[in-house]
Amino acid sequence: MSRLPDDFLWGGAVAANQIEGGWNRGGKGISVSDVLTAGSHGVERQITDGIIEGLYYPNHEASGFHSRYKEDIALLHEMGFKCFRTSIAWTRIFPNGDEEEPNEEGLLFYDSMFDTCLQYGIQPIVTISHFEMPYHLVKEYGGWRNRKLIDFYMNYCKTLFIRYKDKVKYWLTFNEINMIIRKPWKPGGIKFLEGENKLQTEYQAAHYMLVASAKAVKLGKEINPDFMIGGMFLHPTSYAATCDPADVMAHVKKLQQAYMFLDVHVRGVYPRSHYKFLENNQLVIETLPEDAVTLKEGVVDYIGFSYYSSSVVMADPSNQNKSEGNEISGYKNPLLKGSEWGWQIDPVGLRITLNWLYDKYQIPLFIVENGLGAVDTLEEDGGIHDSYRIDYLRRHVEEIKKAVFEDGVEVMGYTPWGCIDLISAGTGEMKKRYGFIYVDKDDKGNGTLNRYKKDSFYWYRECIRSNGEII
Ligand code: BGP
Repeated sequence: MSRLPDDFLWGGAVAANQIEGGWNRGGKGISVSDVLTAGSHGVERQITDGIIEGLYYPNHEASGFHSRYKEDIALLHEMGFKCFRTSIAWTRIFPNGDEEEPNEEGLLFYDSMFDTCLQYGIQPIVTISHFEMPYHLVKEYGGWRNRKLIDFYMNYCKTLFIRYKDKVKYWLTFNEINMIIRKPWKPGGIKFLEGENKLQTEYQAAHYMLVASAKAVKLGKEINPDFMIGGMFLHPTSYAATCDPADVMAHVKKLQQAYMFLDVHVRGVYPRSHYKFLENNQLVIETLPEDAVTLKEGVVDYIGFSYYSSSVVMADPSNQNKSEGNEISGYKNPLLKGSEWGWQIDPVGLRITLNWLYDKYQIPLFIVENGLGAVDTLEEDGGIHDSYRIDYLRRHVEEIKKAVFEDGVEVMGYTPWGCIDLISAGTGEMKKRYGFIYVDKDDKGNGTLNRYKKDSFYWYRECIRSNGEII
């Protein structure tokens, strides 16, 4: 099969809080990600009550990108990257989040980082908020459960849009916005209070974030009409466990509820099924009359989404065979194999996802995360032989090509996750690696932080060079 279009955006993705480190450098404030416990496989991370002496915070140093970004971006260029997806640490720009004036030193850091990318012809793809916000906003305002966050977020967006309007064209408003349901500590900085109605809080926060996202799109376009601003959605690809209509209905309901986020992002309105869902669960969401107009005015240019694995849905929840796949977990698919972390590997699921999304929304799609978290071994000779990762990526690229060439789906680009090894968002581990570039650091923070090229580095370089022809 032939080459993908010349303007296909090949690259990779990271997030500030998982890669930068330098947590208290350059006037940076404390981020919610700076006070998360380290976690481990199977143990959920927690938002603590501020920095606790002696507790290990892997985000504090992370992969040291804050000081090594020039070396790192040169390596990305060596692979032929056309784009690099990263996020901005809100706390480098507004240390507490509720100040009026930004921190110049933080802005300068991203000026330099984006300039480095642009010198190499690499387009920055910027996630405005990727699983972090000033801890002050969590402590004083309760994170995204509070409507005031919209104003703070808008002040932050305005600062970024004005400052980087000639350097950044592609933006994403929130990373995996739908994670606010079920994992609200990640995108929403939400720590539940005793006796709180969790579902109520989650859907309220979702509304505020969707309004904020729409306002950001509108403002961004006013500042630079050439901006391409997208939403970013964790696609919970899943199948009905059997052809029992009850399982199929359960699956329909699951997707419907998740797609609510994209319906708002793309069409600017909540679907009717969402109002029924709220009613059935006795949830009452606080909204302002102008919110409906705001949502309509701020529809996205493209859908960014993450895809790692798939799961199955069944009507009878008593089945214990739970899969950890996809963060928004479902049940294990007996036909698929899992990664070392139990995420079920399903390349065809990516083609299915691309088809579903494109059929439903008809706007360009951008696969902004995909990849295999695995334990890698640095060999004596400095090599890392990650044939398992190459296999995973190759099979997914094959399916992207089928979606483009056989199904006619409009795909803007592909940025595999964690192109440089970084801290796992879910588990806080370093050993769950995704990168083409190995970072010498272990789960306790030991290591030189030196970089090594994995076998997948050379594979991806060839893939990009041939526009996906040689994989
Ligand atoms: C997504 C996040 C990323 C990333 C990735 C892998 O949910 O957007 O931040 O971390 O998943 O997950 P993990 O780090 O838990 O392996």
